Amino acid sequence: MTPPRVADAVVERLRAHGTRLVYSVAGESYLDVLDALYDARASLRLVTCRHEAAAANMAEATAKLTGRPGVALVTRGPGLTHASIGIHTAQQDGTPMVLFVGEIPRADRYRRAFQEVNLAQTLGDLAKGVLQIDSAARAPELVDRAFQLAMADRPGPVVVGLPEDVLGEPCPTPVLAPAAPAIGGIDAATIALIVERLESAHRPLLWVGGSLWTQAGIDALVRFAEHWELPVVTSFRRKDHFPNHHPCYAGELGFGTSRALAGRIRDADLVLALGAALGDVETGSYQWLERTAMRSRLIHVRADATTLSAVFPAALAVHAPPEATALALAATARHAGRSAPRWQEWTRSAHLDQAALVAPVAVSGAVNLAEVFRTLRAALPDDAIVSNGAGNYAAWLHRFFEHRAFHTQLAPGSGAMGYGVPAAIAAKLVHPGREVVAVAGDGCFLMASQELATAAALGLRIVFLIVNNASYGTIRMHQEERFPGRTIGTDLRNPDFVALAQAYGLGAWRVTATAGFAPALAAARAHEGPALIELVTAVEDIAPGRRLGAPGAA
Ligand SMILES: Cc1ncc(C[n+]2csc(CCOP(=O)(O)OP(=O)(O)O)c2C)c(N)n1
Ligand SMILES: [Mg+2]
Repeated sequence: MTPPRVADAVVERLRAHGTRLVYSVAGESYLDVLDALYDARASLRLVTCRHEAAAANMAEATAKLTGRPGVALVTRGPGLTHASIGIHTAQQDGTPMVLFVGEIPRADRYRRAFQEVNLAQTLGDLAKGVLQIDSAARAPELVDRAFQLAMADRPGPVVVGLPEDVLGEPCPTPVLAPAAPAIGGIDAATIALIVERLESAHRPLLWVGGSLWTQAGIDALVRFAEHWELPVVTSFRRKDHFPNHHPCYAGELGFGTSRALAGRIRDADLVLALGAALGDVETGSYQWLERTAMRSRLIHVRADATTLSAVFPAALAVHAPPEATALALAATARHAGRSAPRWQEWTRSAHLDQAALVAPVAVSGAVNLAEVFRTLRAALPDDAIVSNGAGNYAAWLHRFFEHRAFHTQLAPGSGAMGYGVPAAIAAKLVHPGREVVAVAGDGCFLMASQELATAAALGLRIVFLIVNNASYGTIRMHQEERFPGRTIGTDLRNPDFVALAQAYGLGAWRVTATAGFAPALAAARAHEGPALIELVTAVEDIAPGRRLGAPGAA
């Protein structure tokens, strides 16, 4: 038997950290790692992707669903630069990820060698950390360090450089259990302070966001919210962090937020933000909340101190894990007897406003996306996972598709196009027993359509829903607002999506009227392999309740 190499040690550490899926596009820079993965193939699945952007997005989506760092493996210059969009999404969304990059040999550095890239310089602002395995003896330590860093405080992407010449060097492969991640708690005095503030509030609001929640944490949130009858809002693209049909649910903060909900977060006299970063997207470009008002109204709980109370100074800034806080708050609720709160009507009307938003709206075209996403909701089981990327089609999805269960939404907080297709593939690999639907605009889809080959090769039963309005509709909408009638750069001439899907070996259907969607969906869900449905929509129906060229928003 050949002695273990650095490549074997890297793979051994991946297994030790519980990695089950590695996404890659092969490169000659890391042949030893591929060879080590060959030995490990029974327990570690290497997923062959068709583009590094997709591989990185799949790793990011895997982490969102598992709560552990997603792992991708790409080659130097061209591979890393392709993968960078996934690094960016992981950074924006606070998702733990470890991206391994095969590199040029150490001796060739700084000579502008073929495909050379200086990782630390290139990724300065994108990655949470960059590590280079320059010494064989330290390979296991550095892989462990990458996983630890990816998970610590605010989770994020860590990039690990693997110089080609190190990978074949001998290295003992320690069979060591990784150190348990350090997860802090919250002290009873702080919990008592939070409860005290709540007791004196008139219009409180619970705001849930951030990353790495678990089912236990979400259950605790529900118990806590129920006990206090609190209205609950979720951060942008975290709609699955509270059951949307629950009488406490008040809506999602983001691009499609109603005026009523924006008013509520402004009017709340106590905002209890658990995990949420309170970013520009959720606060109407920081306009809905007032910095001075928040100084007396905000309780901000974040696991990392750098983003805690950062833009809006809080009355109480709590440096603690949001999940532990939710569990502790739920525990106090269990012991406290309490009569109906004075804000009952505030909570009730917040939920009624939210529920009213899900009612269908009229459109001018033959396919009504409001009806489509309501039909999709009615057809799918509660635990089905729905992914999307960026585009106005997502505004329809987010508004009309109610998430009833945790971990049923995969969407980039970064607003990256091309995410939905790879994310759906990752979801199906993580949860083979659950139904998965990817939703993509025509623009968004063609940034990742090559991954239909991956879905087909793996025989994954995913339904891809393509919303074809022959436009980069979102940008067209902004264009019409600022430069009416001067459309440029946004009209799209698309391929025949049904023929394209069929060429990849998918079952495919085209829907040109709302009534055609339900039967097409039934056929696609019953199809043995991946399936695609093209929805032909009118670009005029640019957003729910809003026509292109007509003033006014929903
Ligand atoms: C990778 C990337 N490139 C560009 C953008 C800017 N952008 C945001 S939405 C959008 C158009 C999306 O088009 P489509 O997927 O067809 O959705 P639609 O808005 O038409 O519903 C563009 C170009 C982006 N968010 N991400
Ligand atoms: Mg479009």
